[in-house]
Amino acid sequence: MAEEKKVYSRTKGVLENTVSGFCPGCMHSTVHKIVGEAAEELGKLDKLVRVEGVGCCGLGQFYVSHDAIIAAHGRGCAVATGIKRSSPDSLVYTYQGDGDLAAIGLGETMSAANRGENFTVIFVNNGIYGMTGGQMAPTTLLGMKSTTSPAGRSAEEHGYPMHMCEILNQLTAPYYLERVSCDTPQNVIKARNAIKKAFQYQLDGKGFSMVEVVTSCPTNWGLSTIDSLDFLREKMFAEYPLGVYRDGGEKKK
Ligand SMILES: Cc1ncc(C[n+]2csc(CCOP(=O)(O)OP(=O)(O)O)c2C)c(N)n1
Ligand code: SF4
Ligand SMILES: [Mg+2]
Repeated sequence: MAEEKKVYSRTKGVLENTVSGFCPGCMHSTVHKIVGEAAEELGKLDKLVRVEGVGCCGLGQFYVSHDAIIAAHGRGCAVATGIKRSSPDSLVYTYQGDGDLAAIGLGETMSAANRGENFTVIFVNNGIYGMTGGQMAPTTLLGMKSTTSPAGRSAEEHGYPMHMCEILNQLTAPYYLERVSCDTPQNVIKARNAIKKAFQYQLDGKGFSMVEVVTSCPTNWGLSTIDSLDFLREKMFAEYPLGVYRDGGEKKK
């Protein structure tokens, strides 16, 4: 007889009834859950299509109970463009890490945002390449150690951290840009509401939205789950301030 799987989520229809491979304290699991919940609240779970990047951000295909496809590293926005244009009734989102979206995929991201493509980007910024063992990402903080910046990121050698909400806010087309986190129950609710709003804008045909979720990667930050929360709040939020950058096509910051 097949062994019964452990229950991972009690949220029926949003996630598979299975155990995730995310590290303890990783916020990817929470973000997966609230993406599904936002679509469920809109009654659109059956229309939801996930285009995921490569990285720990690309493990979700095994855990979500809606349609999912993995795009080659960085190509999420190009693949989502094709899916949304050919299947306009679908509720399409990309789920991408910072290495995926802001490094190898920067061109695809900027171009899709500049065209005002009508889909939603969920950008999980944990400041590092998580899956491949902690290499420097465009969002790695100055001074932060990674396997490719063992002495810490330096502006002279590696350039400065990149702020994707602020960068996309320079374009004309994007409709909604917000940066959120999941470090407290209140922030989880705010993040879910932001995702729900972005989905609603897509349903209304408003064009490109991005919700950036600033998260932790305790494993590659080399910190305990508790210490990684302190680092997130003290260092990551200082570099990546939470808030609405654009709403309804209007700049808010
Ligand atoms: C074309 C290509 N280049 C490099 C890789 C190796 N690779 C896999 S995941 C990854 C980084 C993922 O980092 P990020 O997007 O930040 O996601 P995270 O794991 O942090 O969620 C890289 C470089 C690949 N799979 N394909
Ligand atoms: S390596 Fe980092 S991003 Fe990947 S599952 Fe572990 S904590 Fe999460
Ligand atoms: Mg990352």
